[in-house]
Amino acid sequence: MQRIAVVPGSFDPVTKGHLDVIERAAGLYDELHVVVVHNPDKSALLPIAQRVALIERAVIDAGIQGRVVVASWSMGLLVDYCTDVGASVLVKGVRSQVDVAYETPMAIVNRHLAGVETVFLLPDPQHALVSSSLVRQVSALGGDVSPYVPPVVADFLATAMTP
Ligand code: COD
Repeated sequence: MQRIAVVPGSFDPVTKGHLDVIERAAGLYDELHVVVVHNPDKSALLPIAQRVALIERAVIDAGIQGRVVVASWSMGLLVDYCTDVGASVLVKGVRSQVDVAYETPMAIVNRHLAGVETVFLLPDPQHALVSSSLVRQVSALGGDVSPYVPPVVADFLATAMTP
């Protein structure tokens, strides 16, 4: 039986921390879906379709496109996406106690709702402090984001976001 997992996130934009989790999860499962979800608690920088396009390019550049599907989901519960594609696992990166506190109730509810388990991966220390909000802030103030994001995202932000 194929082991299918989902890595969800806002990915606004995708960072090297996200990509580290995606690459490692891709090595653990037969098929991995990276799913862009709108997070109503966050104000968005990029349209969902743009985030998907940047992840698709970053996944190709990382050489893992064979087992990775990039998609978005706005039709309700994330576990409904999991059920639709036959995924039994959600993979999330946890950088801190704050992430654990945020993710734990969702993991319990998702298991109760649909039997979908959540697997937590610890971050690579090199990328542990990276977040999309940090990238958005540095980019908005004209700083160099290339240490924190895949090259395709650095190039995109440097061109598309320059006033
Ligand atoms: N290193 C490792 N992991 C990282 C790093 C890093 N540097 N940065 C982020 N991560 C992890 C995050 O902890 C998270 O697991 C994932 O990567 C995505 O992060 P973000 O910031 O892009 O995305 P979020 O946190 O805004 O996304 C939250 C979701 C939309 C995925 C979440 O709210 C969710 O699962 N929603 C489900 C909606 C639903 O169905 N709700 C009802 C039942 S709970």
